[in-house]
Amino acid sequence: MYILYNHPWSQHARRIIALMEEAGLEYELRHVALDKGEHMSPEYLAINPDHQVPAFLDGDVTICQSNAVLRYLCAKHDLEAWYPRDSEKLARVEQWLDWNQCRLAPTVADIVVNKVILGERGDKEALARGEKNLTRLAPILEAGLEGRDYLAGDAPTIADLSVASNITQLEMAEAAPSSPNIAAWYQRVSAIDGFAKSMPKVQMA
Ligand SMILES: N[C@@H](CCC(=O)N[C@@H](CS)C(=O)NCC(=O)O)C(=O)O
Repeated sequence: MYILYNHPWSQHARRIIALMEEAGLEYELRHVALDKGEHMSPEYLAINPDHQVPAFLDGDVTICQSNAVLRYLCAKHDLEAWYPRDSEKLARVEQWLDWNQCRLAPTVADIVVNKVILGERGDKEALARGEKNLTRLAPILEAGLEGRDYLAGDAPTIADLSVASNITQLEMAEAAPSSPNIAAWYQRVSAIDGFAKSMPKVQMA
């Protein structure tokens, strides 16, 4: 049984839930109360010294980066459809996984943290920076989806689960890009059973 330290609003945790659901893997969720600072407690820091959710436990193995967990599960359970071996498809998956972490994620954090989570207490400059960056990044995603149903081709991979989990955050902040390729792709990913099951049951503040 896998253990996932989780918060329902964490897009990073949800992408792992989506894959585990799709693969029929057994897991236990352990709630980390980020709003109460539980991620800074000595108990949690012993699990993830970098104080972030998610943390993933497989017996003695602990993994603390969400995309690394996705890759681990695919390798361990031979989920080739989700993490293709074909070098060209694999390169596309890796590119979007990294783009998501390096480019989209900081922008999403700027918007969601400062618009939704902190509300009036949010940093207006950081919010403006996020909104400006998103106008540059959204067309890159839009172009990447031109002529294909999913990021690596005609079937969903862990890249789609990862990137789409950030689009969910933007939806919650009423800031999701509305361009046609992104909108149609996001609908397709949302219809994946595991992705639907990973969605938060409670709305953000
Ligand atoms: N790159 C990390 C990002 C994880 C992350 O940003 N987690 C947020 C919640 S969604 C968090 O725990 N924030 C609290 C903190 O950074 O102290 C991953 O992919 O797992």
